[in-house]
Amino acid sequence: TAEEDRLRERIAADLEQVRRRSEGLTVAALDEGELLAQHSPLMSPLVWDYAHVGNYEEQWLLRAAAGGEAIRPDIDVLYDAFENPRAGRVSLPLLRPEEARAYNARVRRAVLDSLERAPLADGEGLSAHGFVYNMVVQHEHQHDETMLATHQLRKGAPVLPDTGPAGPDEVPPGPDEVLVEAGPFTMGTTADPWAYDNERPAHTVHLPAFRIATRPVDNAAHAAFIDAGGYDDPRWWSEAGWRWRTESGKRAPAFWFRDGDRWIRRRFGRVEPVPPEEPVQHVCFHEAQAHARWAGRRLPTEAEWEKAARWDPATGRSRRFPWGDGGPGPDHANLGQRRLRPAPAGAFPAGASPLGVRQLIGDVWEWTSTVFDGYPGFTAFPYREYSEVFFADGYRVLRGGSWATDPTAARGTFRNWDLPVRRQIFSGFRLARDAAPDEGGVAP
Ligand code: AVJ
Ligand code: FE
Repeated sequence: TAEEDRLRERIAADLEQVRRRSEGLTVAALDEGELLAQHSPLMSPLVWDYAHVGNYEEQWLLRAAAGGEAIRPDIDVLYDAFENPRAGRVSLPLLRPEEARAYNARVRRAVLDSLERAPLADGEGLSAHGFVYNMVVQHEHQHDETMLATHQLRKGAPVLPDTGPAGPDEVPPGPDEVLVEAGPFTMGTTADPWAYDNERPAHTVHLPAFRIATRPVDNAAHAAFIDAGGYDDPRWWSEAGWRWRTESGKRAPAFWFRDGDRWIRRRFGRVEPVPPEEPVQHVCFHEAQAHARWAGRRLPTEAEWEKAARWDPATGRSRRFPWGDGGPGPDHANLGQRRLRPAPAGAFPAGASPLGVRQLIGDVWEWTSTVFDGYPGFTAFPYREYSEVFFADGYRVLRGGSWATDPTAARGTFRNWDLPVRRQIFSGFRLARDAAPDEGGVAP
């Protein structure tokens, strides 16, 4: 059908684009030794991520969806994230970079071949088969973001080009926070053709009124928390947070260093002053929570974040993005590794939600106070290990995507999660608080 031809073209272009991105983060950037090395026990060797996306594509597209013949079933176990925790991947008999490149190319040729015959659409739009293509595209982009975190941890001379501005960097004035009135909204999605199982199904959530900041917390505010002794005052920290603080000895975000009376940071092999106006990055959940308590605020819950991002008070509908249902343009959000950093906090007024909340999408992942779990009616698809095995296990939800997130993996419903001690990811936060009892009540 014409619909399927259109989908085929779009999918082929997405596959091509993400592979170019992956090559730019691996074979094009580093020599064999650096690709096979472990730059941090928290991360995989880059060539593991690279071959893992090829193997995932073989398993889920070629074998499971298209019913094709296996290419390298013998390496499945090497690239199984559950069989092999990150710290041990360096000692596996991994494909060498050249072998991995040839393997990924071979899988891709078979996938493009299967795409010609794939039943991409059903009566309602993208078929379950078609979804697997979207899933594979997103999965590779997610690993590209993970590879960027590895690049950030890597020591040595810079290898990634730091390109131009992400978009409009002006920060037009506006209120610091907005009131979101009490009442129901639709959380999650049933119909979005890109949504992972954990974003489904759409369901109604009733929330009390709350206030939420219109921008993420910036480096200047976090430096003020440090200067106020925030890292040394147990009042602001949860019990688990204080344990992390004392055991880790950390007193500043990852990659920050003191230089006389100012903060400098390492960014992809270059050193620069910490830009005060940039959203703070590389803080863990515990640091975000402590900063919020010190500021007399709290982190938003995941539902509050999503209501602030998607709910349109004029229609009562939930949008796909804060600015509407259409995909992100360069003026809406800083996504897709356009440059290696966030835009200033408060930028992108064109990307604001109906209530005027900015930068919910892109720039930095935002910690929420919610423990990752399934929505009511959750069904694992296509496999339990994407989401379900992480439920109710202390992983905290992060929302919105970072500057490193591709637009195919950023939307108002997208859910990320990590352990509360992790900060190698591009993570920041925004502040929220309860509304006063006499404000933001819902009309009867
Ligand atoms: C959603 C980022 C937590 O990296 O563990 C990649 C994404 N899942 N391959 C992860 C994922 C399978 C996942 N996160
Ligand atoms: Fe993966």
